[in-house]
Amino acid sequence: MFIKKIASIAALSLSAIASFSYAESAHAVTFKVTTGIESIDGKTNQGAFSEFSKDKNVVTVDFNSGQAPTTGFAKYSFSGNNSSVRSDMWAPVGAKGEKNDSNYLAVFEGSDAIINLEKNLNYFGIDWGAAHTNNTYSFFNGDNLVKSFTTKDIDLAGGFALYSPLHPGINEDGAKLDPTTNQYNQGNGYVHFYSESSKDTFNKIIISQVGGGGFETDNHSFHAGTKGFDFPTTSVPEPGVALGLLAISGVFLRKRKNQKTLNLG
Ligand SMILES: [Ca+2]
Ligand SMILES: [Ca+2]
Repeated sequence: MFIKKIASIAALSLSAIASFSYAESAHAVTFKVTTGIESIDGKTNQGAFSEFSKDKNVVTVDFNSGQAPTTGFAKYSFSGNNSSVRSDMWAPVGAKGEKNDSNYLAVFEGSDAIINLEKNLNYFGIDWGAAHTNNTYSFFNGDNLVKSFTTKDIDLAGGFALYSPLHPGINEDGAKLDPTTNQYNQGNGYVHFYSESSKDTFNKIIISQVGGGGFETDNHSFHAGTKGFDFPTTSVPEPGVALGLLAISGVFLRKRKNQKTLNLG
């Protein structure tokens, strides 16, 4: 009986370690997945936005001008010619799974998107859509890699906020079988990466894809900071808990009235 109890405690601890391994690592850039919220002006066909996008200190890039910014707070460049800002059916979907008709950033193998930041950041959020195996984010401070994440990390931490029938796929990382249609749907959600301490801030992000399929993202949100990002962990719900999200977006709406959106149009 005693051994049985120890074993179950050990199993519990292991799952706890799996859930919080990022938080406990030496370099703690960690992440949370939510559905995100609709745009500040209430549009639901622009993909999901960060719950923090209403904070006046948060800068959001929506790509709706058809270009990625090359000057200012966040400078985007590409290492090859395949990746671009575009509009098509693979755009990351909205907070409730709505189709996104706007321009977004698509990255393909061999053509990384590189974001050089004017300041050190402690938060970077993205509407991550139509997930494929080995969609990869790498966070750097200067030339030093702080932390890198792939689609599998999202799966291991509990998965995406939703799996969209608008993005049919195959059985791979970031996809889930819909038993009613017998179709694999690709993961979508708003993923918030943030630093837990001053040691883990970053000033360069590389978005890359290793292998087939594209890496589709929209509505990048940035927050500068030299300390850990104060993520309201108690009020941010697990993926897919709609009531909790309504509550949190309500809080942000009340507290924060301004949203800075970089629109190059
Ligand atoms: Ca967009
Ligand atoms: Ca994809």
